[in-house]
Parts: sequence; structure tokens; C-alpha cells
Amino acid sequence: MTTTHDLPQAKYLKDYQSPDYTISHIDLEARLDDMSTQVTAILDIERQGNHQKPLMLDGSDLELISISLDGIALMSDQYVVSETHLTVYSVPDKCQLRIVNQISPVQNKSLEGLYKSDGAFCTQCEAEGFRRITYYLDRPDVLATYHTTIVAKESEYPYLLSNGNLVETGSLEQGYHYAKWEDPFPKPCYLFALVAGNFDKLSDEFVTASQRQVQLEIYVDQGNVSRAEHAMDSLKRSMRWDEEVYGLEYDLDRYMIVAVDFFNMGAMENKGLNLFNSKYVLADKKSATDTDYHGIESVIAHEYFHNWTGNRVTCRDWFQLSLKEGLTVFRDQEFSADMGSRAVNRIQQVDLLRSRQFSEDAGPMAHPIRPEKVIEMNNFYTATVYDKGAEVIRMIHTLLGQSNFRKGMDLYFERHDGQAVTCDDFVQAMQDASGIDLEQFKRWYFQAGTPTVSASWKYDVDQNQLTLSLSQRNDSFPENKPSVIPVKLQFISEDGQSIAINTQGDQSQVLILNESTQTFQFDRIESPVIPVLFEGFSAPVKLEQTIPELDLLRIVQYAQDGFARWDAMQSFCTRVILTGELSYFDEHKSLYQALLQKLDGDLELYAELLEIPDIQTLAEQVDEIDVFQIQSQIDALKESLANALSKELIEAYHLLNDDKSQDERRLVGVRALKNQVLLLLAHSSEQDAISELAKLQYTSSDTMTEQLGALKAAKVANTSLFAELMKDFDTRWQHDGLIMDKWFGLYAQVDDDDTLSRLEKLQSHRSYNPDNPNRVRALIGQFIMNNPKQFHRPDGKGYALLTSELIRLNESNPQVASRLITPLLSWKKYSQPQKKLMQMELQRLSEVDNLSPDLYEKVEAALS
Ligand code: B3K
Ligand code: ZN
Repeated sequence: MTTTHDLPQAKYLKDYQSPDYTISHIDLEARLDDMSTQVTAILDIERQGNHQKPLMLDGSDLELISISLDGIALMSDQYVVSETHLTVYSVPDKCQLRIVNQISPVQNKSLEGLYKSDGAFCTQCEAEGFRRITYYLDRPDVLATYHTTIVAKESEYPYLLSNGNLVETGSLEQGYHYAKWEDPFPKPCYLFALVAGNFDKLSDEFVTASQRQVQLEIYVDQGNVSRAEHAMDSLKRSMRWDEEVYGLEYDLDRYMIVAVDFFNMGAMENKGLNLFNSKYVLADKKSATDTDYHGIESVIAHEYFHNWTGNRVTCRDWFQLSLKEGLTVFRDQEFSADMGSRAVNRIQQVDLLRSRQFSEDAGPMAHPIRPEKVIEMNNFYTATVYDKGAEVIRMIHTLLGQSNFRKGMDLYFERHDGQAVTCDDFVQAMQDASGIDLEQFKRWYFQAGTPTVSASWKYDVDQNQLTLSLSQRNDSFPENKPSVIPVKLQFISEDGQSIAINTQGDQSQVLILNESTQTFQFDRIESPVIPVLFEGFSAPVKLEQTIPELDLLRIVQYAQDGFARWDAMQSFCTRVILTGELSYFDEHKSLYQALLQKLDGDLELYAELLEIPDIQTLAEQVDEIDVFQIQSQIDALKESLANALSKELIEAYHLLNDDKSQDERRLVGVRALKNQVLLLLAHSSEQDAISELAKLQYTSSDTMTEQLGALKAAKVANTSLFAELMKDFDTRWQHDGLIMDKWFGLYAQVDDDDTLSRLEKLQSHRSYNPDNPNRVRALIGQFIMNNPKQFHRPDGKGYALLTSELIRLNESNPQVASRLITPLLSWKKYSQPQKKLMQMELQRLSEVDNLSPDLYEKVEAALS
């Protein structure tokens, strides 16, 4: 039992203190061995300020071998080792501490610190993993230069990699060899990385704007080099984009990426040596979908952009995480928008925000983008810090405009290059560079919860005047003060013309809503107009508007902005699903008919327009979630549409199938729409025709995008065909876990009487490995997120399955456990019996022995 005495403790932003000591340089040596890796660290330490406090180094799961200060071994009464610290009672103002310790990488299943992924040694230090490698001041505001020596068996580990520049290599006795690396840029220890393994390498080169040559290297499992080409191409495009848009160049001679199979997140931006989950590196058309390609492009860019926003300028403390993450997500989003369809990118970002971040902001773990209280830092790599954080940066961008925003970025780097700073420092740079007051805007950094904006309008025919009333409130945090909300607005006429919004003839305008209630008046509006509010999703808010259904459909049909069209379609479908009201079905149908007849333009956008909102998104719109009712309404709408449109859908499918375009961008759109059409058709009663199409698509196509699309349709339309095709997939790809994740994910979403026993069986499948987070996310993650009727079974067995998995992961990999627990946290929002059953599982978890701080923090918050 956990006793009160060792309950995990919270840390508070308000308690921040600058470090008592700094470390300016570290000389690190790792002699790699599975069971006992020996780490020697020589630290140049300096007291900060006038005090005689002991030196307290962080350390976790380390075995101390020896410690000496300025060359003299410390006596046992001069220091003390606890489970979390090595404390040296008295140190001179400036000294060198030499510490030798041992660790066991192979027993480290948490994938934090130094561990083994398949045959390779690798590291993950953010947020606080470096303390699992050696004793150190493991906090982001201690910046040191690194000199790293790696020693390992040459035959098993021909590549020895670390941050910075390679300065020396050589052979040692008994088949060992070594490499020495030097990183000239002072960095916090969370950016340290070390890799040793046997890889294949894809090499390339990039010449920077100032004509410096940079060596680019991507290390992958043997035999996989050809699957790294898209990643390499994405890297080069990211490097160019950052030069062109922000004037930021890469700063070392070498940029390395290593892809590993065992990784807790997507990737990690270690200086000069990124580590990647192989999911975000490896792709070819046969084995990866267009969505995978897009994901790779965006994660490669994200980690590359961190080199400036995160590495050159880093965070003072972990409460400031959004300083680097929100900003870097914004940068990678803009990069992706420039590389592909801006509208579709925006749609996908907002979809994610609505389905994941809004529920977080309304649940027990709600926190502002700059949290104020943290028990386990790894719990704060959240949709709020990342994605809402990016929305906050986007709003600054909207308020300042591109040119002032760029000036703000320039000033930020001019002031803070090489420093560890705060979100306030960032906002200050933006304010000073633009002259725009951002004081009230800063509330976004410390107020949690999603604001709701209510909008209504009145048109005065005699005055030719439109009055728009806007008000804001925060349902989860009613005490919040009004936020600064940029409302990007456009008017369209009822027959679809774009109407100038002001006397200057602008087609759109940004209104600033910064009080609880405001009205805005628009003159010289000659005829009634439909306001299109929050164009491009100009603020992360919920919108309540009294707009007739037919006007929503007019926006879908006529708005210029692709995002606004999709958004109106989502609002329309949401109303239909939640009210069960089909009064405008004919109009809905005609709109889709028109869409399906015009197969030119942005086909990816069309595919998005055909997407019916899912239960996660809809759950945010209701006070109480009745899973079975909402899901059956969703299914009913899909069925009605599919049956009413089957002729047009089949025609469109054939036209798309015959599209002989050579343009890859167009083909991505063709595939997206074709799959969407087939999936919608699968809900119709034309089962035989659909089965035939799905089978043909699966067998004749050589892209994973189409094969997966066929499998998804077969899953809905025809159980035996689905089984047949899944068997084929298994035979073909069983050797590759990453590809099999698609297969595990599909089975996890099957809703029938055998779901639970099948899930259990799949956990012993030859391609499954419970220690690999990708496999767990594919199987268990897909089950809990995308199999609503089975996960929320009224007998509670879906929840029980999750709890067993959480209890297992609590021991081996608490970070993964802590992500999977998410759906249980919102238990209070569900109707009975789900509500009670979820609460019971949380209660069960709270009684688990040695509950990790990761789960403890969330379970406690949820139950309180
Ligand atoms: N900075 C890393 C995330 C680290 C997560 C630590 N639990 C990846 C990224 O945001 O780029
Ligand atoms: Zn990041």
C-alpha cells in the first residue's frame, strides 16, 4: 500500500527558484552493456549566489559506484544517496565532481533514460529521463556543453552516436570501439541523446542559405533505407522553409535522425540527433497510407523546427512547456499548410482539437496552456499544451499580422538565443516588436477551459445595417475573466456572393471580442447577409449561433474558405444527429449530389465534407453522453445518406477509380475521396455491390491507402469478406509490426459478440508485443477510442479490459498507461450505467499497490 508519507508530491509554478548551482560543462562516458552500463560523469559545477546550501543532484534507479570532488574521493559522511537524490553537503564555489554509476538498460521497460529498442541502445531524456542515466541537475534552466564518449562492442554496435560533432573514433581491446562527440551549444540535459546500434543509413546533404554544407543522415533498421526517403525529403523541405519564412538556418555540420521501434511518443528533438518512433520515418506506398506520409512530413518538420524554438531558446521550467511546444506546433502546422491543402490541414487540426482538447479542457485534468501545478511532468505533454498552445500562437499571429509576427520572432531570438526563458518573455517580444498591447491576451496562458461564444445578429432593412452581438463565457470555469478572442468574419449573400464587410471593400475582417458582451455594427449592407464567423477557426472556442439550417448549408455551398464550408457542414450534421430531426434531408442530399458531380478542385476537402462527426466530437456538444443513443443516431444518418445517394456515390466511385492523373497531389485527393465514398456506401443496403468494389479495390491496388480503405469498407459491409481480406493482410505483413498496427487497429474496432475475446487472443498474436507502445496503442488504444459500443458495454467488461491493461502498464511503462486512461477520466459526463461503472474502475485503480505518479495524478483528479 502507498502510505500518505510517500504519496507523490505536486510542484507549483509559483515556487520556481533559479538553480543554486549550475553545471557549465559535462564530460560523459558510457560503457554500454545490457545489464550493467557504466556511466562516468565529470561535472563543472559553480555556485550561484551567496548561500551554503548542499548540492542536490537528481537521480533515479541508479547505482552509485564512486564519487570524487576535485580529484579527491568523498568520504561517506560527505554525501548521501536517496531514491531520488545524491546530496553533497558542502562544495566549494567552483568545483569538478566526478561520479561513476551503473544502470541496466535492458531492464528498463519505461523507455525513459537509457534503454534498448530491439538490438539498439537509445535514450529518451525529456522531461526528466536524464536522471535515470546519471546524477545531475535535471532541470531545463541548467545549460551545459557536452563531451560524450561512447564505448561498445564494435560487431554489435557499429554506430555510436551522440549530439553535436564527431571528434574522434577508435578501436579498443576485445572487440570494443569508441566514439567521442562534442556539442558546442550549451543545452539542458533533456536534449541529450545517445544511440548505439547496427543500422542502415540514408545520407544526403543540405546547403544552407549561407552556403554551409550540412550532412543529413537517417538511421533505420537494416533493409529499410528505401522507406526513409520521404522522411529525408521532408527534412530538406523543412530546412528550406525555416530559412525562407523565419530566416532560421541549421547550426551544426550534421543532422541525424534515428528511427526506433520502441518509443513512447512520436519523436524527440535532441540537439543534432533526433530520435524517432519508426512510425514517423518509414514509409513507402505499399505499406504506408497517405495519412502516414502526411504525419511523417509534419513530425519531421516539428522536430527540425525545435532546433530554434526549443533548443536554441529553451524553457526556464517545465511549466513553460508550451513556449516551445505550442510555438513549434504552430510552425509545423504552417509548414504543412504551405506544402499541401491549407484548408484540409486546418480542418484536421480543428477536428483533433475538438475531439481531444475540448474534452481535456472540460475534464478533471483541465489545465491552462501554462499549467500551474504538476505531479508528473510527463502528464503535461497534452493536447492543451501542444494544440491549444498552437492556437494561442495562431491568435497572436492573427492579431499582429504576418509581418509583425516575424518581427516578434526576430526579436525573441535576438533577446533570448542561448537562454532558458518563459512564455511571458515570448509574449513580451511579440508586444515590443509590434507595439500591440498583449496584456489582456496573456489570460490565455493562465485560464483553462474552452470559452463559448454566443452570436446573434439582426439586419435592419431600412438602415441597411447589420448588428452583430457577441458574448463569451466559460462553462467549465465561470470565474474566468473575458479572453481576447479574434473573430474572423465574412459575409455572404443568400445566393452565395461574397459581400464587402466595410467601406474599404474588404472581404473579411477580424473583430476583437475582449469583453463579456459586445455589439458590432456594419453599415451599407444592401441586402440580408449570412455571417460566416470564426473563419479559419480564428480562436479555440465553441460557437453557439442562432443560424437557420438552410444558411448553414448555404455556407457549405458558397463560402470561399474551405474550413468554413466544412465547419458549417459539421454544425449542420451535429444538429441533425443530436435532434434526430431530418427536416432538411433533401437539401442535405442535394448538396452532396452537387458535390459528387463536380470532381475537380480540392478532392481531399470533399472527402472531409462527406465526413460525419464522430462521437468524440459530438460528446462535447451534450451535457450528458448517452453513447448508444448518439452512436445509433450517427449510424442512422450515415445509412440514410448512403441509401439516398447510392447511385451518385457509385458513379463518383467509378469516375475516381478511372482517374488517370499523374499528379501526386491530385492522386492523394482521389484516394481520399474514393475511400470516403466507399465507406459511406458501405452503410447502404447495396451490400453485394459494395463488397465487390471493396474486394476489387483491395486486390487490385498497390497502395496501402486504398487497401486500408477497402478493409474499412469491408468491415462495415461484409463480415466474411472482411475476415478473408484480413487473413491475406496478416499473411503478407506479419513480419512487420509497424504495418500490422493497421491490422490490429481494425480488429480492435470490430463491434460484435466476440470483440473482447478477440482482443484477448490478439494479444498473443505473433506480431504483438505488449512492451511496444505502438502495438498497445494500435490494439487497446483503438479499442477504447474507436469502438464506442464495445468499450462502453453496459456490462462493464470493456472498462475492465482497459483497467487490467493499465495495471500491467503501471509497472512497466507508466507513461503509456497514463495516456490510455484518458477515456475513463470524463466518467462524470456519461449517463448510467456507464458513469457508475467507470467510477468503479477508477476506484479499483486508486487501490493498486505502487500506483505510479503518472496514474496517481489522473486517478486522484478524476475521483475528487
Ligand atoms: N519534445 C518531445 C516530447 C517529449 C515527451 C516527454 N514525455 C517531442 C516533441 O514535442 O517534439
Ligand atoms: Zn515538440
